[in-house]
Amino acid sequence: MTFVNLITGFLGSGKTTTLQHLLAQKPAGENWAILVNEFGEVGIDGALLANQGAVLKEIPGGCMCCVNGLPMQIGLNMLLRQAKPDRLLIEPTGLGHPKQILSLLTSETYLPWLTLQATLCLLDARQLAESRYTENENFRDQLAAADIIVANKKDTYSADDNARLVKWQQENGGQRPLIVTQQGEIDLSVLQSPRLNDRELPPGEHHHPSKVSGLAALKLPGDQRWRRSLNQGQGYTSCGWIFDADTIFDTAGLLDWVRLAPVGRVKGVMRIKEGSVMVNRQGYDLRIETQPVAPADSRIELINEGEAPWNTLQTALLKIRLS
Ligand SMILES: Nc1nc2c(ncn2[C@@H]2O[C@H](COP(=O)(O)OP(=O)(O)OP(=O)(O)O)[C@@H](O)[C@H]2O)c(=O)[nH]1
Ligand SMILES: [Mg+2]
Repeated sequence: MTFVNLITGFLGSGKTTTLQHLLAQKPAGENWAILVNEFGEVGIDGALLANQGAVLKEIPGGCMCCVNGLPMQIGLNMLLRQAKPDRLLIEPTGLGHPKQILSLLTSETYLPWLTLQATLCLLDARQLAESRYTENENFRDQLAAADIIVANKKDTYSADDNARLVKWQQENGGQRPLIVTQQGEIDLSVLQSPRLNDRELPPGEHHHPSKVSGLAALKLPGDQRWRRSLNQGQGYTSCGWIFDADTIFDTAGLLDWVRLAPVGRVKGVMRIKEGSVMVNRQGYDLRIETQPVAPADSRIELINEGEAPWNTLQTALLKIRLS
């Protein structure tokens, strides 16, 4: 039997950070697997979660509740068969709706194999002040479907944010626990909380006008030096680029590009002269980490509410290559 937790939360709320923190607490004797689905086709979270002691499966390109959940089912079946995990943690895209995933996981097919435990929803309480979040169907329904609310990034909250969080909890929290934390620091025991919330959720109708090209987008074919990949849906667009292992970026130029790109979200793991740099920007919050070990390729993804000047950004990105 595999115990499963969904780690939901809107774009950039701290899901991957929380997974990293949980992975660091994994008991030595346990076998864990992670299934991660990203809105963008390039897939960055896999690189951030790789080599941390769990078997990893990525489903890039959109929302796993769409395309009849088929990529999700294939990924899930593969993980269960190959890894036979004691625990499976699932990070759906921040722009996804939880309803279909929850019904898949609780469907009869998986009943003999999976026990769904608490669904955690990450919340950046600063976003409670903005109607473009609070009126977003996915934002609302992710919170509604959760068993435990994790208000993350508490280091960034103002007194007003804290007051709004308390009010939100009074009005929407019900009996559900609220954990207020930062850097996704939650205790492992939280995962063992039972699934309580079986409220009926709205179906979460949304549309993907783009094709979902699936796993093929992850690799760079043949001797191609780079490629890009676009995705759109639910009012958001994304553009990601993959570069081969011989492409090295100018560190200062790259960081400027990341900082100044007129988009809401930037994530990437890129090869630089010194090794590699991981960039993770949500709004104006930018986190940069360097590592002496270079990744197998460079990949970076931008997500924006509405369109963004992808071609101009691409021209600038190509210019800061050193090789
Ligand atoms: N200030 C602050 N930043 C945080 C905290 N937790 C996470 N972050 C930053 O928030 C950004 C997004 O974190 P992720 O963990 O990648 O968020 P996510 O929910 O997985 O994002 P998507 O998968 O793109 O939806 C990163 O730059 C993190 O470093 C926190 O407690 N405080
Ligand atoms: Mg993530």
